[in-house]
Amino acid sequence: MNAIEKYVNLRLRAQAAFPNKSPMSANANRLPVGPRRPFDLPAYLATRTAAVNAALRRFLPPVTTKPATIHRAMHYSLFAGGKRMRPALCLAAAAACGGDERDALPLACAVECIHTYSLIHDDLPAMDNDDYRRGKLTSHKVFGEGMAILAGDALLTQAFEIAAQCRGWPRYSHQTIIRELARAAGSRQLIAGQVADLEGEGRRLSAAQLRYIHERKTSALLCGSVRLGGMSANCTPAQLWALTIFGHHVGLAFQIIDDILDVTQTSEQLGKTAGKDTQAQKATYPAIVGLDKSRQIAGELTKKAFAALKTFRGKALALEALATYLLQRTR
Ligand code: GRG
Repeated sequence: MNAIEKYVNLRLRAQAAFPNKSPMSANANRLPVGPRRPFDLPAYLATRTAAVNAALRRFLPPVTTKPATIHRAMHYSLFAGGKRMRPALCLAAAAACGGDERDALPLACAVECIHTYSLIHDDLPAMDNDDYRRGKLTSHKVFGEGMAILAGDALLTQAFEIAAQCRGWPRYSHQTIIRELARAAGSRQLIAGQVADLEGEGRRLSAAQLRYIHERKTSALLCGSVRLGGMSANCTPAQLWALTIFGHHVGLAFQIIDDILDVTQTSEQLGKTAGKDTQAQKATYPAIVGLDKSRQIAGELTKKAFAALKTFRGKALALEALATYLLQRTR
């Protein structure tokens, strides 16, 4: 555990698993404040998604590259219509630190490749066994299980090939960047979350155990995305710290909202099978504390994320807008 993780864990432990006793709880039923100044998020997302998609097409081998099946499978999931939240957060963090978003682009693409790999593997029969993802049939339904496993493996590997092509910065060498990515995706973070998630199925989990899962399976990569964006701007240690606190809390709120959507939205709205958590007897915030309380906790986490952005003195408008959107999203 590094110093940042230790600090975050200590703070979170101090707040206990349910932050309803925090001084912020008086306003807890209200959603957190939106961005202080108007920010055109739809336009922001459209332009950044287009830039990320174009870069991904440049970085990935074309679908005709031999063996074509694997490259078709990689492209199929990568361009299936994901929201591109992690790349957007990465680019927005770079801008907040005064960087050039173009320098962050390889890292934004790398986190999206890792995210997509995790979804392909999560949907496999041996894991969540899902037929739909991003509104389309899952990879194994189209290409077969073996090819879906390989497509996930290939996207994970591709992520590191792409990240290795970043510029490198005085404070953050290629070694630091690659290590950051590997840690977020590795057996102590993303995979640890999936392990705990699998082992927790059908069992009553405490709120602290649930938080452990959320911190790893969701927050680690989201937090890594904003940290990498900051690194691409050669950010100061103080800025990196602020981004870490921001990403950590946004990541936790993101998963709670995801759990809420699983029970409140239809499969058509979500583009994946709704109600899977209940079906798999998964521990979720709505199952443990109910929907209202879950919304309240997600709101409080988002407020904490907002508070971390103060240090950017108005230069983090995109991050603020993204945090608000992630709290209010419907898919
Ligand atoms: C390493 C096999 C393996 C799995 C990794 C956690 C996870 C572990 C897999 C994915 C399933 C899951 C519930 C992840 C949590 C994060 C999450 C809510 C993902 C969905 O992210 P969105 O909404 O998806 O950003 P799109 O499709 O928009 O990119």
